[in-house]
Amino acid sequence: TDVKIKRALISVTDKTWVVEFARELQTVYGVEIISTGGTARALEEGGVTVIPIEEYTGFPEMMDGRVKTLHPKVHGGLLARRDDPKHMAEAAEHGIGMIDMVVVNLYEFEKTVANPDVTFADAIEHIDIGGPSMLRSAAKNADSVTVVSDPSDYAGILTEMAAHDGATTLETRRRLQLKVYQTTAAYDTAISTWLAAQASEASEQAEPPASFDLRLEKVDDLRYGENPQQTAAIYRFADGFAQKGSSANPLVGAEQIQGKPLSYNNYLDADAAWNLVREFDGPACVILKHQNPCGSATADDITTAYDMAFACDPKSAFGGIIACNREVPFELVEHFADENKQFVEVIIAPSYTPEALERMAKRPNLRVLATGGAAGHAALELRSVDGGVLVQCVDTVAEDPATFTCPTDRKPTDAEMAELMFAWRVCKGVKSNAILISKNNAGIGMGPGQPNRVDSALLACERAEDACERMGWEKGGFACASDAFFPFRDNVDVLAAHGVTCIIQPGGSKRDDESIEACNEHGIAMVFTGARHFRH
Ligand code: 93A
Repeated sequence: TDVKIKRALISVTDKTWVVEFARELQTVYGVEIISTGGTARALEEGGVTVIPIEEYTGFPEMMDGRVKTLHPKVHGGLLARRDDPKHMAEAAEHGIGMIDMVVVNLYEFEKTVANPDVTFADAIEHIDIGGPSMLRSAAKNADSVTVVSDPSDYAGILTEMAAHDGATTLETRRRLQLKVYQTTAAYDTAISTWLAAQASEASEQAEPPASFDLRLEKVDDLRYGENPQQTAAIYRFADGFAQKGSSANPLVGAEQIQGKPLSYNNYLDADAAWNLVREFDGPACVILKHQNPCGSATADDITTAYDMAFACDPKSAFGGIIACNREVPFELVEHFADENKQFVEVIIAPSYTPEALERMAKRPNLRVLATGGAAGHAALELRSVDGGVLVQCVDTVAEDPATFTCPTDRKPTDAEMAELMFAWRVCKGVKSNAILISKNNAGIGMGPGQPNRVDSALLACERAEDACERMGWEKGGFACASDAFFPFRDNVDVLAAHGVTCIIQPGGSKRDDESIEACNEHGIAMVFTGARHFRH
């Protein structure tokens, strides 16, 4: 099972020790060496005699080096079973000589994409095709071929060849075989990870054009508008330019599985609910009424998230819209589909189990929307003013908690920070002035749309205390999010009086000092995010 090395193909990007290795193969063991462009030059400069790959294959390196070793004379010479007469006859017929050793390491893809200024085209050009192909061919045939993918193996192989009359052992070749598939697997993972990151970045950052070219296509007439006396219709952006991701349809192209046609208000509310719930990574449920999330929660499973969202404010949930970011199971439907318990206008979720759909079919008026895998997101939003429209980019600023600051004496604990992040996300979906109070990852107190922030805070506190009573939770220990800064310390004083112990808000008021002082007096930990999220 020892195999002598007579011919080696060497093609390496990392040229460490390759000249020394090749020189010893050639001078001590008389190995014939075939090599590619840059490697051949380096070897020749080091005094090694090489056969250039183009001479060996009879084909030039072409297409900027994309095709240099991808040739039957290479792969036949690596893959042929030496003990199979048919293989050897076919090789002889086509003038294919055996290659006993491959020395290859790959284009440095990871190093290339580690450069933050790398272009997409440059990264793609650094995906090695010929190298992994040779490694995989040689490793498949490790019974006969020695495959060297790591310069740190050169020395050991030479030592073994010295002890085995210029041959390698099967044991060594098996070890090298395994290493190859580990190497190429890691290489492909690096490529796919990078490509996936590019795809998600592209959908996050696709900026709308500097000047808007609004062309709209009518999708449908609606039965009526906000009120029955208003005629209404729904349009979509004509060429999809104002959409992120794949969907060119309103409401991310959600499919309506059953129920009456969506009304004007249904569209508005389903859209707001979905855009809020999709922001969460873990199972999350939002119940939305008149553009505001009256219930919201994350939990280990989607049914619990729904139950908690409903418990936040059952009264307001009546006639609401349910949005879930996970497949909806039968149990969840059981919890709302009983007409005597709750009236639901619309449910929107990625998908539903067959049992859930069957159960909802018994309530044919319920509108059921499935978003599927849609990751699409509108890049622009329109509001109308008398005689015209206002256009703006949607508020999808990517927020990195690492950039948040904490100006108060007390810093939030990890648990408080997690609760604050929950409150902050929900708060973005509440109409301004928005205050959101949460506990146990449930949005139990909401103060939406008041013309002064203190009234929003008071409302939110009252709702939160009501919810605690209903749920049997201890009052206090609340987290609070505010969509814009506190202009005065009065907000903090109100929140503290109702048991808020940590706050998240943009900061940036000229009286921030007063709010910070108030927090310090009350022992509150406050976090500044730096970006506000008005939603009028
Ligand atoms: O562009 S490739 O994917 N096409 C090929 O046919 C090919 N053959 C070898 N890259 C190819 N290689 C790679 O070139 C090797 O894996 C090695 O990393 C590199 C060595 O090129 P040079 O000898 O010109 O420095």
